[in-house]
Amino acid sequence: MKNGLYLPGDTDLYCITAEEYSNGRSNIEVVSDIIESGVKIIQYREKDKSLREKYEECKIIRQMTKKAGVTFIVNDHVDLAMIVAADGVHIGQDDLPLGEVRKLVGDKIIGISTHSPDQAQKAAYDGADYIGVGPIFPTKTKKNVCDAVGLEYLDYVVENMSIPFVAIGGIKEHNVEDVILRGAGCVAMVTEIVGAKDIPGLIHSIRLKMGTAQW
Ligand code: TZP
Ligand code: MG
Repeated sequence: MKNGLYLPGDTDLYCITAEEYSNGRSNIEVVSDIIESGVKIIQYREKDKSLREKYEECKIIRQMTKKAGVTFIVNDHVDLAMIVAADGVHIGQDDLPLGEVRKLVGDKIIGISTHSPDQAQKAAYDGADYIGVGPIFPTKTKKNVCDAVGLEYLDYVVENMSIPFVAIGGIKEHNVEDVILRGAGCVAMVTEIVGAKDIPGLIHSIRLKMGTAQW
């Protein structure tokens, strides 16, 4: 936890929005289902909307997550995260350096995507609150994503890193056990969850597979 907020490592599922894969539902509707299912970390990630639209959605999601005690992370946009009083921001390797982002966000949560042991070590050294580890499996959800790093990089993180981490990329109900068995306690899913017909039902069956259904 950080400042009373859930981090990966404190919880099992990290859900990420993507309206284009949400079966005609809005991000708000999807987030509402995810919160009702008891998920404790939600990231707003939206690539094809104007910044103004993202702002309007994040304001609403901030209210929803606050009320439910859910950690709210904004992808990419440090300014947006600050303006809507999100709990944190998630950045990538090509974004502004973590140390500079830290100067802006103070003690908000900073997560950073990593794809190799070197990047993981650097993220920890630079003061990341958690790292994304992936893509574990091939995925088409993220444009310009690097090749899948496979389970070996996850093994490295499990054995060598002490900061919280979340496994990501191509993780679905059918392969989540493989990731859990390798030592990941927290998994991020985009399309599997937002695209599900019955989001609460799918989350429940994923949790049965993860052994966290009682959460
Ligand atoms: N970062 C690494 S892979 C990925 C992101 C945002 C996309 C994962 O999407 P999905 O649909 O869960 O494979
Ligand atoms: Mg990014």
